[in-house]
Amino acid sequence: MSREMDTKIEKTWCPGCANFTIEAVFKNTLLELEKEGLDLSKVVVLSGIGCHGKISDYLNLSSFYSLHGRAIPVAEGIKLANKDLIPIVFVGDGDAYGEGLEHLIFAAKRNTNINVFVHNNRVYGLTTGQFAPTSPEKFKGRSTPKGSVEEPLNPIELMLASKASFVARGYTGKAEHLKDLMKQALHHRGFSFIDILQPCLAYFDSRDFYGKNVYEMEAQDVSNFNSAMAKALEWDYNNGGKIPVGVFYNQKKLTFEEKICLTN
Ligand SMILES: Cc1ncc(C[n+]2csc(CCOP(=O)(O)OP(=O)(O)O)c2C)c(N)n1
Ligand SMILES: [Mg+2]
Repeated sequence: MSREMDTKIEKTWCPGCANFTIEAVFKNTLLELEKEGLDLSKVVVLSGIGCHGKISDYLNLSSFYSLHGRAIPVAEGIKLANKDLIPIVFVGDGDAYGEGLEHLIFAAKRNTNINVFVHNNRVYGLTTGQFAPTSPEKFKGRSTPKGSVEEPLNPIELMLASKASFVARGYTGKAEHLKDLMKQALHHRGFSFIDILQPCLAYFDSRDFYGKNVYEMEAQDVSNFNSAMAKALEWDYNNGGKIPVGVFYNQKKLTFEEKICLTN
């Protein structure tokens, strides 16, 4: 029987925050997967520290609110300790691509069977607007009043280079599309990664830019690494230009847990 997905905790995200979209899309994804047989008691939500991290308080599911940048290794530990659980990790761009970057890379490299969904607003939201690893050059924020001088990381390129077996990009302005990506990620056996572009209305309002440039990729051969990498480089997180969303790469291979004989 379908469960109540909300807790009674008051939501303190800003009005109109795209985190509401990610939360709503995720709840719908789970309810639809439950109809296909997913046992929600097996789902474990993890989150890092940041505005995004509050999601674990708001969902009526087993959850673990981690330290900043440390949600991924906890998820890996949970999977190793109990192979029947389904860890789903919500992290921020600062959390995943800054403080916890090594954990992200090594979880991808190992192909641990966990899901990582990044709330990528390209800014440190909770701490009020410092530049983050995916902020574009010249980004003006609290810590870079004259503009950032660093080049941004491209998480899709990074995850492909790190051997992730499922790599996708979504956008909160395309909720149905994002739901489809989450479903595909949860069906994938192995490390699943979705970089979710989200505007931050308070510190990096990218709605117009995304509205003009985000487009859904045509169906393509997602098992071809070179074409996935070429597509990943189409938008470099810095310059303008069109931004493809969808699945870049999806490869079946043994998971870390299978390789060390924890699963059948
Ligand atoms: C080890 C550590 N360093 C720094 C902080 C302070 N801190 C809390 S949230 C945050 C930024 C969060 O940014 P992001 O992960 O992008 O999440 P968002 O708030 O944008 O959702 C920082 C630097 C912390 N809590 N722990
Ligand atoms: Mg952020």
